[in-house]
Amino acid sequence: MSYYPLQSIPDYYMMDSLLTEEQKLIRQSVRDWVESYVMPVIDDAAQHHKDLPNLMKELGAIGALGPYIPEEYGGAGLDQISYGLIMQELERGDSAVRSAASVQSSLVMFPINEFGSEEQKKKYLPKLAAGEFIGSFGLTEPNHGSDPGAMETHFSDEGDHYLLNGAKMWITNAPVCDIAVVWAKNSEGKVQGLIVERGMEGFTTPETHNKWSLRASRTGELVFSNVKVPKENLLPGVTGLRGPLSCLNSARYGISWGVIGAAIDCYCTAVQYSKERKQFGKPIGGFQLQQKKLAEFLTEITKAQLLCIQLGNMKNNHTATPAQISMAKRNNVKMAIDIARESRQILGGMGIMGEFPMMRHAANLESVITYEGTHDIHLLITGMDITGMNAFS
Ligand code: TGC
Ligand code: FAD
Repeated sequence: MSYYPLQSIPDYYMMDSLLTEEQKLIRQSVRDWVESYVMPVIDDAAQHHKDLPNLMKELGAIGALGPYIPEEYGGAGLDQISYGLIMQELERGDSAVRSAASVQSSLVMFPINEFGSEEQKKKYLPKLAAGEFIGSFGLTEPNHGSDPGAMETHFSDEGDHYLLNGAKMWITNAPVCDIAVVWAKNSEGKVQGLIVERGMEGFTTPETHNKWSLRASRTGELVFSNVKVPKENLLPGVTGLRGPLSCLNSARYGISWGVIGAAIDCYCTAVQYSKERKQFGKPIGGFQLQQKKLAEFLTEITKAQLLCIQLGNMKNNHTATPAQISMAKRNNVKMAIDIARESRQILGGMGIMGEFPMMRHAANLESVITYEGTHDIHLLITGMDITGMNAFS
C-alpha cells in the first residue's frame, strides 16, 4: 500500500480531460495491480536483490506486455498513450517493474513484430505477451555502449546455419531470458538481428552482481561462443543500425512516461510527510523552504506530463521524430532523479529508510539516466537536430 492516498496523485493541468475513458480504465487497472502486487513487497525485493514472484506472467495477465502489439499476435492492440500510462503506473511501483515490461514490449516484441517473418511472429509473440517467454535485447557490448555502431559481435553464413560469436553486456533479464534479440554484424559488416534461444550450444548468460540500482531486476551478459543459429531465426525485415535504434525509440518513449510515475511516488510521499511531520511547533509543510521544493516538484511533473501527452499524440500519428523522443527521455529522467533526491531531504533522516521510496527510486534512476542512451548522448542528439552538425564523430 502506498503511504499517501491515491487521490492525491497530481493532475494539476487536468490532463485527464485529454484521455479517453478506456485509457483511464487501463491506468486504473494497472494502478490497482501495482498497489496490491508491487507496493507490499518491493522494498524487500530491492533490499535483498530478489525477484518479484512470477512477475512476467503477472505483467502478461494485466496486458502490460506488448500493449500496442496487434491482438492477433497476443498483444492488446492499444494506442501509444495507453502504453505510456501503463509504463507510468508500473514505474510508480519501481523502475525494475517498468524495465521488465518495456524490454519485453519495446525491445523484444517490437522488433519481432516490426522486422520478423510471419512464422517468427506466430512462434514468439503470443508467448512473450503472456509472459511465458522472457525476452532480452542485446545491443551494448563491453567495449561499445554509446557507440553501438562499432559493435564487435558478428556472425557468418555457414550454409545451413549462422555461426555467432561475441558478447553483450549490461543486458536486462539476460540471466532469466528464454530468448534474446541480438544485434550483430554480418560478414559485410552490416548490423542484423538474430533471435537466440536458451539451450543453443555455446550461448551463456552470466549474471552481473553487486548493483546498487535496479536491485529487483536481473542484469547480465549474453555470451556467444560459436553459437549455431538456425537461418529462420534471422530477422528478415531490417539491415543496419536503424533496426536496433528503432526499438530504442519505442523504449525511450515508454521511459519518458515511466519516470513520471517514480517522480509522482516521491512527490506524493513528500507532500503527505510534510503535512504530518511537526518541527518548531508546526507541520514542516508550512515552512516556505519546504513549500518551494513541493511547488517546484509539481511544476516539473506537470511539464513532463504535458511533454508526454503531446509526444504520445505524435507517436499515435507516426510523426514523432527520434530527436523529439530524446528530448522527452532526457528531460523527464532528469526531472525524476532530481525530485527523488530533493524529496528525500524533506523526510530528513526518515528519507533514507526502506519504508519510504525515495532512496530506491533515486538509485534506480541512476541506471535509467544511463541506459537507453545517456543524458549527454540525448543532449547531443538534440544539438545535432538544432544545428545539423554531428558532435559524435
Ligand atoms: P548514425 O550514423 O546517426 O545512424 C545510423 C543509422 O541509424 C539511423 N538512426 C535511427 N533510426 C531509427 N531511430 C533512431 N533513433 C535512429 N538514430 C539513427 C540513421 O538514420 C542511420 O540510418 P541509415 O539508414 O542512414 O544507415 O549512427 P551513429 O553510429 O552515429 O550513432 C548515433 C547515436 C549515438 C545517436 C546512437 O548510436 C545512439 O543512440 N547511442 C546510444 C546507445 C543506446 O541508447 N543504447 C541503448 C541500449 S539498450 C538499453 O539500454 C536497454 S535498457 C532497458 C531497460 O532495462 O529498460
Ligand atoms: P559509455 O558509452 O562508455 O559512456 C561513458 C560516458 O561517456 C557517459 O557519460 C557518456 O555520456 C559519455 N560519452 C560517450 N560518448 C560520448 C560523446 N560522443 N560525447 C560526450 N560524452 C560521451 N543495453 C542493452 O543493449 N540491453 C539492455 O537490456 C540493457 N540494460 C541495461 C540495464 C542496466 C541496469 C544498465 C546500467 C545498462 C543497460 N544497458 C543495456 C546498457 C546501456 O544502454 C549502456 O550502459 C549505455 O548505453 C551507456 O553505455 P556505457 O555504459 O558503455 O557508457
